[in-house]
Amino acid sequence: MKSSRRNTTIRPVLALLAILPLSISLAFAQDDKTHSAAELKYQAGGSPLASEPMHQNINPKAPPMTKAEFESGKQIYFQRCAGCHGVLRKGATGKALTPDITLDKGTDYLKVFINYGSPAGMPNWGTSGDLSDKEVDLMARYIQQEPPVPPEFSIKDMEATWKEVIPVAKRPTKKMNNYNIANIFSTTLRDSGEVALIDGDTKKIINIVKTGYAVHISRTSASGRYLFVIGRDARINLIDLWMEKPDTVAEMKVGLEARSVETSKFKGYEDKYAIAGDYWPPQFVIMEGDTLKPLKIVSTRGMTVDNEYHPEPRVASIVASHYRPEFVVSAKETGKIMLVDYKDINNLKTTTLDAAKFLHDGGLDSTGRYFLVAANASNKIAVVDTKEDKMAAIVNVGKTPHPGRGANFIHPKFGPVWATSHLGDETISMIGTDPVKHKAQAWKVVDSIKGQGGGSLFIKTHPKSRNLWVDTPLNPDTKLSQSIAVFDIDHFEKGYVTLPIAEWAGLGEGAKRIVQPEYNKAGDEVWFSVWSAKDKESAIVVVDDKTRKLKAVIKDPKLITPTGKFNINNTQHDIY
Ligand code: DHE
Repeated sequence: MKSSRRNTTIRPVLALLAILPLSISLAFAQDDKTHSAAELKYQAGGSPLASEPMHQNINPKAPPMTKAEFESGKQIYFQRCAGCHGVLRKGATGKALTPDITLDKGTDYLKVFINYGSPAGMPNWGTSGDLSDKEVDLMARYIQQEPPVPPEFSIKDMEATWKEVIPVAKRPTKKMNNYNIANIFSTTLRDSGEVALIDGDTKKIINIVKTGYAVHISRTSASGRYLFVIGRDARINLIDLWMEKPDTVAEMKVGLEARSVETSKFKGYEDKYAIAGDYWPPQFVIMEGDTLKPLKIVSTRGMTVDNEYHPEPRVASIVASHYRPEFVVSAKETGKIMLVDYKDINNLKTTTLDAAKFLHDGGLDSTGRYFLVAANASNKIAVVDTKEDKMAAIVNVGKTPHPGRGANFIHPKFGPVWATSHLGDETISMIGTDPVKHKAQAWKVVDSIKGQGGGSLFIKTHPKSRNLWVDTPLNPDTKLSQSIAVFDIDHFEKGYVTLPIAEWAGLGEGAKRIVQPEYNKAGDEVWFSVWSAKDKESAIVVVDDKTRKLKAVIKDPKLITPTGKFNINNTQHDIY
């Protein structure tokens, strides 16, 4: 997370923009889209690509840079800028910064934008103190050079990193422990590059497993035996939950930067395949489900929904279809969704659907048939019918939807709905998901309610609960980022109740952001991460779902920066 001091200098920015030629202000404005500081902070996460060797392409028209300057420019770019502007600087949330655009602007103008930011959302890197004057000058010259290209990553490269820590033949043939593995929570320890496997019954840590850099998500295999964890450095750990002490049995790097992993769930293919989606290179890879042996790589480079070529469409969310032997793969920058049929890996068939830009996170409806995914830059939710392999709808919602996997429940008036909260506003949009018995409501926003603020990342309920939990970890107001809003699904008209989760954790100083509600298997407890920086104490707070009272606080010096939590049973069966 970056400094919260950004965008505090809006007045000087506006004053400066007033004296700049209009063409320049427009060139860097985000079309009609602006982004809040919270959104920007979230998107501009560091990329592990900074340390990859890349060639310095000399552009004779660009201001000169020494090799050392170019190298530090590259480091800063990948740590601060690549998340929004893209690895190749072709633009995503942020504008394209390719030399054909930047050379025309020149160093002085570019320095102003880097220093002061823009009202459209570009952070004020200079005046916030994040970058020194020297670094601002360096970056203004760096972005006029040809973007250096990180290396590709082939099957051979994957195999070179592949470790079968415990070969299949040497693994247990039955469960060797007494844990209720269906109720284990795989907990992301973001900044220590580990997951904590926490026993949901006793609330004790079973094992801390070393994983990839800035570890991101966990997914459970169809049988519930295997757990897949992916780091931002594209390292996958395959964890066997049958071992006496569940631990890694295989690991591999699937690329240089990644966010998503999933496993085959169609009948007859349980635990057979795994798939991981890369940010760089822009590709996905299908692997053997119990060994991670790489089988097939597919590039996502190609045309966007607007029929323009994009050289780096990052792979965002992936889900496994329950209706066909297929993976549903969302490509962020192209706005396309690929339905990848894994029946015959050597003669791979893919159906490609046009959705909208930029695809990010999503989940299935309660029947498991429809996949709803956020096209966050378009303020839309795209709905895929995984039975018919076609788009069911594209629905307009609030600003920058961010559902996680979303929340499914029966709305008292409108029947089955799937809900998302938003990064860019305080609303919660509910979309009807039953085209048979509630046809009039299907794929429409049937209800929209107000939560406690923008900066929400995750929303959650459970089939056994009538509570809807909405977090706001990226809201700049600490009162909101440190608490959770809970609604009674049967009485949305009563508004929400706020629970002071961070206060309940009883920690000292720290950001203490409350993030990602996750239910236990029984659906009677909700777990929240209290997320502080890595040199501060964090915790997990467990709330009784019925009484909404504090049930337990899990603290341990090893619980460093907990964020996502993945209950084995609920992740296995797509219950959310
Ligand atoms: Fe995530 C899911 C990408 C920052 C916590 N995140 C996802 C998914 C994608 C994604 C594509 C969907 C995966 C899937 O379902 O297959 N996340 C990104 C980014 O690109 C981004 C914006 C910036 C970055 O540099 O990575 C980003 N994400 C974050 C965070 O800062 C969060 C809050 C804390 C952390 O641990 O890094 C975070 N992302 C999560 C979590 C999920 C997730 C907990 C899974 C939610 C779920 O319930 O399934």
